[in-house]
Amino acid sequence: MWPGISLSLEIKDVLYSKKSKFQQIDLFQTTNHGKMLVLDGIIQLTESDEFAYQEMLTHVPLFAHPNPENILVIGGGDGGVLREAGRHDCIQTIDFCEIDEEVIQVSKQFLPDLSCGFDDPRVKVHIADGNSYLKEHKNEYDVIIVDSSDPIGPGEALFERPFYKALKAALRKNGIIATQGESFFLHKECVINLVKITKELFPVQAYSYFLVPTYPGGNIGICMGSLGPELKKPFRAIPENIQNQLKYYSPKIHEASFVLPYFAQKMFETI
Ligand code: SPD
Repeated sequence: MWPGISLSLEIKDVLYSKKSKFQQIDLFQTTNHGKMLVLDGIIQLTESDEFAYQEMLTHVPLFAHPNPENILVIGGGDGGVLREAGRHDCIQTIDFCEIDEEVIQVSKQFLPDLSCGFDDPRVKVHIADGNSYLKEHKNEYDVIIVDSSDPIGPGEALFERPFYKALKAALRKNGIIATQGESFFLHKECVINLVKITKELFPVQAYSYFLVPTYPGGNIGICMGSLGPELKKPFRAIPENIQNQLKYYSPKIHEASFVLPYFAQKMFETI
């Protein structure tokens, strides 16, 4: 995924290492960044900076929506996105679709600060692949968040047009999707492809990016599509009790995350 670049974190202990039906799952104790979840050799999160990723992927689409009641989260078996979504009182149901049950189990065993997301009674877990799940769910969700791994292995199909068409079909009026959008520094082709697909399918499209120091390149993006609401500004004010629990997301960073470096802005304008 990253020709010519590698990222090293110092490991103190291997806490778990096993191949599931879908992928190699490793859980390490690092020396300086807390525990780290790695799937097929790719860092999914470290305890030191996971908040940046989970908060932005969750709160940017949720605060852009006027009243998210039914939401779907695809991927992210660690539970971090569920933890963040659970902060929104307006949400009534949170369907959660994950292909690999073993990632959920490992997270429940080793990552309690993330897997606490599963304790929310609004969360209903479905063990299935995203595409098959969406075939059975049309016109149901206000917001869909896709916390995928990278476009190799089980995550590959989640970066393709048929999946985005299915996401759109699963949305209700004014629905919003937000998908893990890789990095425009390191995965130009992949990002261009995602932006192209979402621009073609959705009347409103935008790309947000932010910092996650332990992801390659130190940044990652969210590719978003909306059937109505503007994405670049929060529609709803953030309640003080939620803001006080967060470390990265704020209304200002919501807006700022859509201001792209000039090369990326130009790259997207020509798509
Ligand atoms: N390149 C790594 C992208 C990882 C995205 N998923 C992380 C899961 C955290 N909930």
